[in-house]
Amino acid sequence: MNPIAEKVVSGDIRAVARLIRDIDDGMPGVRDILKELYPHTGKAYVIGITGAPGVGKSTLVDQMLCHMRETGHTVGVLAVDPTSPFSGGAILGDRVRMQRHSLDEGVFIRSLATRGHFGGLTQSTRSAIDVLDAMGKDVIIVETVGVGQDEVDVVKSAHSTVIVVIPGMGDDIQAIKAGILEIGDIFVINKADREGTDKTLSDLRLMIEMDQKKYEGGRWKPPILKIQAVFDKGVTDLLDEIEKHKNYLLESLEGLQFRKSKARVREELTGMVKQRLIDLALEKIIDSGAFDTAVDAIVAGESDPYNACDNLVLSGLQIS
Ligand SMILES: Nc1nc2c(ncn2[C@@H]2O[C@H](COP(=O)(O)OP(=O)(O)OP(=O)(O)O)[C@@H](O)[C@H]2O)c(=O)[nH]1
Ligand SMILES: [Mg+2]
Repeated sequence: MNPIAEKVVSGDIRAVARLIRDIDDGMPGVRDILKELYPHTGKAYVIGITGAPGVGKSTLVDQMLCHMRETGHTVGVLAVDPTSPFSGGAILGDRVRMQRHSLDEGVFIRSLATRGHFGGLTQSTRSAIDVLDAMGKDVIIVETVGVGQDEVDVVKSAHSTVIVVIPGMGDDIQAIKAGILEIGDIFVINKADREGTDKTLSDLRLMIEMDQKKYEGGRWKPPILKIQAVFDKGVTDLLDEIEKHKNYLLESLEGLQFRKSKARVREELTGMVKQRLIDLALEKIIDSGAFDTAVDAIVAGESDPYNACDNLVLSGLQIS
């Protein structure tokens, strides 16, 4: 076995940290290590926590960590933030908010900020989940800022997805409807100490109830919880609901293996093939002398990017 993979499986924190950083940086060597880790994955329970910036996701995760540690679960946390310009900003805030767990060996917190890797965020998050899974964490929590398709794709890797909103989001709730409602297994109204909580609750309930057909035949209907994360109110209710959802998944057809269901594997494999094709093709085309020649020709006014692109791609991939 590859020595790094061996260290990861034995739970070596430094090896895991380094590997996740290499995944985030898109280092080519990680693929071989991930290959060896794959047989050691599939045991962890993955929870996605998503919501707009500042709704209290990290505060909530921090409290969840406390309760999960009390019950003896080991937990890995991935804070995914594609929006911050460097891996400072919000992510630093996330780490600070969960800092009290930094000396606890049963907790491992890392951030991912993959930028500039085309289509890479979902893939690198999946890979990082696999790493934490292979290192033996019982539960993996993925915190993402729920704004775009990327984040929706990221939480698709979770068994249970928790959508966090705050009172008075009004129009934002409509925005949730557009994409995020479908992926929410549990809804949390955080900052329920604030005004407007009940209005938000009834708005959300209305939206969920609208689609009654979806819940026929005993299918999971997302509960809505009022929580005050900062005061640790309602957090254990959330853990109870996650447990219920887990049991539901276990009993329902797909079971917990649904991370490895045909549809997921297909989606995952499509993503990987795409990424690999792009990497290989870019390497081949951009590193070729023909690319530099084309750049010079465009600058000199002897060619244009449209023709140059056609020529480079077709000849680079040997398609005629
Ligand atoms: N009033 C109130 N404030 C809260 C509650 N929970 C969290 N906050 C505050 O909300 C602010 C943002 O909390 P975070 O946990 O950083 O929010 P986040 O969603 O992780 O933010 P990003 O990672 O930047 O998207 C902090 O100042 C928290 O103290 C709550 O229940 N009530
Ligand atoms: Mg946060």
